[in-house]
Amino acid sequence: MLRKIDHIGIAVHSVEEVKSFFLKIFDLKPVFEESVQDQQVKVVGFKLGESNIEFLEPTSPESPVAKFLEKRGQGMHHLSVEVQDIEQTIATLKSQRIQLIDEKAKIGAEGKKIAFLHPKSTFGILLELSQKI
Ligand code: CMX
Repeated sequence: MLRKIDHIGIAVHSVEEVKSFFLKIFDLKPVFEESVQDQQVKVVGFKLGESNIEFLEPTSPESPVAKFLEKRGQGMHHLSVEVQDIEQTIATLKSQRIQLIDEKAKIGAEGKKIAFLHPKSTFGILLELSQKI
């Protein structure tokens, strides 16, 4: 069901600062940069081997990332795992009574299908399912 780590999401105040840091220190440029309206975030992604590291800056005070920054400050926000069939995975989790945040997949960065599980049911980690389309 789980294929690999798709990305690690990190909440930050400024993705521009992150871009400057990665370029200066690691000579690394982002592989994508976009705004995800639905999630109210600006995302900058760097490729590290088979997985990405994504930095998330809130674009609205209502963004879940804005709330996270306010409560916890900058840091690891979520772990994203790639699945082959997100609808099937959601159905399996539902049947096991795992607490889901999204019962239907949404469209996230890079046009991938995504759905979140609640950290209360996943050992305190916000887990994201992700499927390439
Ligand atoms: N990781 C781990 N735990 C988290 C968390 C996170 N990122 N965000 C919140 N929590 C914990 C809180 O600490 C809290 O725990 P306690 O009750 O022990 O204090 C609990 O979850 C509930 O938190 P809350 O503050 O009452 O709830 P919020 O209103 O902050 O909502 C959450 C939390 C996870 C339901 C919400 O952030 C959400 O729906 N997230 C999914 C969408 C998302 O994060 N989108 C941004 C990224 C999009 C992208 O990658 O494109």
